[in-house]
Amino acid sequence: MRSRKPGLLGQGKLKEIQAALDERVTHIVTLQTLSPNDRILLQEYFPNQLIMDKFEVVVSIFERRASSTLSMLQVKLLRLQMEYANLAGSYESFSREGGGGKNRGQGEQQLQIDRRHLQRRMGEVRDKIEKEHKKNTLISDRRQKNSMYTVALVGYTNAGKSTLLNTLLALNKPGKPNKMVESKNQVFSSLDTATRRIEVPFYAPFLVVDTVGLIHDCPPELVESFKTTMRSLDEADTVIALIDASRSDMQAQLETILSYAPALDEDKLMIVFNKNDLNDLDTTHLTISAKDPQSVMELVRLIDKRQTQGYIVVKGECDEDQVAQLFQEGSDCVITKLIKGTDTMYCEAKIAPHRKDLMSLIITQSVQRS
Ligand SMILES: Nc1nc2c(ncn2[C@@H]2O[C@H](COP(=O)(O)OP(=O)(O)OP(=O)(O)O)[C@@H](O)[C@H]2O)c(=O)[nH]1
Ligand SMILES: [Mg+2]
Repeated sequence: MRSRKPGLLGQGKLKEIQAALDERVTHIVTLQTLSPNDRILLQEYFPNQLIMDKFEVVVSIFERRASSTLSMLQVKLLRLQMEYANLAGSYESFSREGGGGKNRGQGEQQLQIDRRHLQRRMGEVRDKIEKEHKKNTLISDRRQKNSMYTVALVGYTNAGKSTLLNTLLALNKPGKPNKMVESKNQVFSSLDTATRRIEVPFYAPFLVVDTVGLIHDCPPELVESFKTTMRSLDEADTVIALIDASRSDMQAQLETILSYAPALDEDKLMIVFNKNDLNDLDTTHLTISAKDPQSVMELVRLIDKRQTQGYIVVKGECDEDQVAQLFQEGSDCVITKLIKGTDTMYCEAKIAPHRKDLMSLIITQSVQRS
C-alpha cells in the first residue's frame, strides 16, 4: 500500500486492496504510520490479515535481533510507546461499540489508569536507558583519553558497513585481535555499535565504529534508538558515509545520513560508495567493494593520510632495539618502510609533531612534512 494520509483510505481504495488479496497474504503493511483508529478500521475491513505499519515492522525486526542491554531496553520502550498510542484507539472502538452512558465514564477512568501505568513504566525504562548510555559514555571517554584516531561507519541498513569492518580486521597485523562482527544480507543486521582496533602493517592504527543501519523516513521514536549511533559520529575523527551503489537511491541515502547528523562537521565527512562490483560509478569519491581487500586498502591509505597529516617524515638508519621502541608508540609513530641491512636497518617513519623526541631514535638522513 502506498503512503496515504490516515483516515483518507476511501471505499474505492479498500476494494482495490481487497481485490489484490488472496489466501497467501497474511500481513498488510502501510508505509505511513497508522493512527489507532485507522488501524482498527483497517483491521475490521481485513479480518484475515494482520495490519501493520512500517514502524511496527521495523520494531519487530529490532525485537528479534536485539541482544545488548541497551538495544533490548530500546525495544521495550518502543513497544510501550506503541501500546500507549493504541490505548486511545481501543477506547474509541469501545465507545463506538455502544460503551456509552455509565460505561462510558468507567471506560474513561480505565483509560486514565492505563495511561498513567504506561507512563510510569516508560519513565522507568527511560531511566535505565539513560544509565546504560552513561556507562557507554564512560567507556568512550576512556577511549578518548587513549586518543585513538576513530573512524565511524554510517549508512543505510545493508550498505555493507559490517562487511567493510570485517575486511579491515582481516588486514590486521598477524597476532592482533580480529573478532569479526555479524554481517548478513538482511536489514538491521547490526543493532548495536561495535568498536574494533585496526592495525594494518605500515599504516597508522585506528578504531572503527560500526553503527546501526539507518532507514529513510524514520519515525521519531526510532530516532531515539539511533542516539548511540549519532553519539559515535560526534566522537569520531572521520565519519565514513557508506553508500550502497547497487541501489538506485544513492542521493537519498546520503541525504538520509546527513538528516540524522545535521551538525556533522563537513571536514570529518568522507563519502565512500560501496559494492562497486555491482555498479561501475563515475565519481570523484572513493568507490570500493567491502568484500575486496585490495580496494579496502585504498580506504586505509585515505584514512592514514587524514590521520597523519602534519606528521614529520623521517628517513634514516636504526638498530633493532630502536625499531622495537618505535613500534611501541602506536599512532604517534608510523613505520612506513623497513629494510633489514647486515648490521643496521633502513627505516622510514611518520612521527607526530608533538613527539619530536622520537626522531632521535633514527640516525636521520632526511626530514620532511607529511
Ligand atoms: N556484491 C557485494 N555485496 C556486498 C558488498 N559489501 C557488502 N555486501 C553484502 O551486503 C549485505 C549486507 O552487508 P552488511 O555488511 O551486513 O551491511 P550493514 O551495512 O552492516 O547492514 P546493517 O547492519 O543492517 O546496517 C551482505 O550480504 C554483504 O555480503 C560488496 O562490496 N559487494
Ligand atoms: Mg551491520
